[in-house]
Formats: sequence, structure tokens, C-alpha cells
Amino acid sequence: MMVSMESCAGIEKKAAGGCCAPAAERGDIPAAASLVAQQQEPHEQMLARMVELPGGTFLMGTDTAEGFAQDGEGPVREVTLDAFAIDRTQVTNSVFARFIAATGYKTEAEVFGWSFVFWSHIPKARFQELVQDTVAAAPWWCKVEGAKWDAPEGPGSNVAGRGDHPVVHVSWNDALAFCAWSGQRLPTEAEWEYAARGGLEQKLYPWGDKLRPEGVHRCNIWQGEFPEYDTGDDGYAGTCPVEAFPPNGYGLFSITGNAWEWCADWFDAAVGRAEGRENLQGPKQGVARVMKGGSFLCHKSYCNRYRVAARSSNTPDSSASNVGFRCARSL
Ligand SMILES: [Ca+2]
Repeated sequence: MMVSMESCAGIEKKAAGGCCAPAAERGDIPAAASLVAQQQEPHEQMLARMVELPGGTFLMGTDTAEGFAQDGEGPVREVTLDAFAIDRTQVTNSVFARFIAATGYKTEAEVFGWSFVFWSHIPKARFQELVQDTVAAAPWWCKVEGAKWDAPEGPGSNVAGRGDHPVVHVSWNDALAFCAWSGQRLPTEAEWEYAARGGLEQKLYPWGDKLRPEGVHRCNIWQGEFPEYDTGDDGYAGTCPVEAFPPNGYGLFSITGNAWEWCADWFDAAVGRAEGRENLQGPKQGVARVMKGGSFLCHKSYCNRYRVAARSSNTPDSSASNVGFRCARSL
């Protein structure tokens, strides 16, 4: 089984696609969503995780110097959305465990038998045993057999004590299967960005323009030298509880940092120039799905994509230890 990287932060610092999370070249598997469509999460449990947002018009994207024009972050455009609801937090290990228990669903990491794990999270003593391969352009990404949502660092690891962390090692297809159970859907990129901005206009982050207002960390990203050493100055060198940092103006937690979040849209770097400004759905086809928000691996020096306008992508069957999701719902 091959592993590839369309581009990689640190190698192509401002290239689109594959940023921070490598793409897996995997084969076809049965459509995941249909496998669990018969099962449904109790409606009130799903609703309790969500916040309803009014529809409206906002300025999407950025033209600032921090933005990556080649990612399609600009130009800034006015986008109008209908009212919708979105999860307050990323889907946690605890909630995902209920989905698995109810449906018996096998994630794609399980079906294919492996997932990508960041090198420093693999126990040193077991590195040779667990790591089958690394991504050539990004050797910090290790292909680990048996790595999956409830064994995030591979065989022998578990999510005990991490029930309130975002579930990771879930592919876009897995996220859709979850949605089929919960009665939700993935947010469009426009909805995600509208929600992430929290009512602020054209700010870099969900809380404003300063990364650390008054020196205080507001999200879980990387401090130190990538990829060698994460000081964890923000309190975490890896995923953290989804409510570890204060919410934005719309009551959304961890909308940037912690784990990348899948969006419904196909990715196209030209999307900012596309026609239509109402309820954007993204391109009709593509090879990779949009991811937003950045992860605990992001750092300004090589992957400044924890800004609300930033975007990345990955193929829909890829999974890694820094990619999760949150869900939305039409009203
Ligand atoms: Ca951190």
C-alpha cells in the first residue's frame, strides 16, 4: 500500500493540499454511510451537542498577507447562509464510542488496517516494531498498522482518560457514516467559516487578530521547533479536551487548533473565485475534501493554517492522528 503527499507543510510551506495531514492511497470500500443508516442516535442527545446560528451574510476568506492565495483563501467575498445548527465541539471519543457501540461500524483505518501517527507520539521502544513506513516528503508521518480511533498511537494504546478529546483517525467517509447515525451532516466550508468567525468580521482568529491576547494561549497548536520538539507551552503536546480553551462568540469550542475538521465540500483552490454567493456547496467534483481549523501540529513557521480563513484538504479515505470533525444540521 502506497502513501503519498500532494504537498507538505515544511516542504512546500504554502502549498495547498495535504497540509499537516498526509493522504493515504487506499482502494475502494463499500459506501460507509449506507451501512449504518438504519441505526439512529436518540434525537435529543444529538441536539444537546449543537448550537443554532441565525442565517445571514458574512465576509468569507481573506486577502491579508497572512493568507495563502494559492490555497484559494481569497478574494474576500460576501456569502449569504440560511440558518443552521452546528456542534459546539468536535465529536469526542466518548460520543464516537457510542456510535460504534450502536452500529458496529468499522472505520476505514480498521478496514485498511493502518493509519498515520505523528512520530513523536509513538513509544520510542516500539518504534521499529510499529512503524511500517514513513511519508517521504514528511517523515514525521508514520504508517502504523493497527492505529485507529481507539488506539490512536497504535496497538497497546487506548483512549482511556481521553473521552473528552476529539476523535481522530476518522476519514471523511467515516464522518459521513457517523452523521447517518446521528441525523446530522458535515458543515459546508462556508458554514464552518461563518461559525468559526463567531460574529467577528475579517479577524484572523475566532477571538480576534492577536494569537495570544495578553500572552494567553487560546487554542491548541505547536510551540517549539517542528517537527523535533513541541514544548506544549499551551498545555498540550497532542490533542486536548475539546473544551480546554474558551469558546468563540457563537459558543463554539476548539474551532481552530486541536484537530483538523472535515467539511462537506470538495476542495478547489479556485473556489474563492467561483460563481454564486448563497449557501455555497463547493465544487461539484474533486479528489479531496476540505479541512478547516488546523491542528495541534500547526505552527506559524511552517503551517499557519489555524486561522479561520485558512483551508486545506485530504482525500476522503485518509485518516491521521490529527484529523477529526464536527457536525452540522439544517434548520
Ligand atoms: Ca499544543
